[in-house]
Amino acid sequence: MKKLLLILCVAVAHAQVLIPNLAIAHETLTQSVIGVDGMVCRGCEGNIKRTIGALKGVKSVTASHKDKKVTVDFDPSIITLEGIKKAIRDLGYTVS
Ligand SMILES: [Cu+2]
Repeated sequence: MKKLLLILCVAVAHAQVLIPNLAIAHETLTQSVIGVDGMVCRGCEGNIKRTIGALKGVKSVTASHKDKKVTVDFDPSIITLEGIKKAIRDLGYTVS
């Protein structure tokens, strides 16, 4: 029984070595609120959410045309805030 427990402990230790990025990726996530002009309806919100949400390194996006704000959770080691702003501009919206 002791031997089984030891094998289990070794297996868990190895799993942590193999997937260390899980914890690190979570810790480096950044949230930015971007002021965006030009959204006039829910279609605009969906447009931004779809396009920005598909960018590599972006974890989640919320958009509000009423508040003129886009909130993005992203990994800054994969994509920069400037890169996200540029993608919003490329869709035809104004980023403040
Ligand atoms: Cu619209």
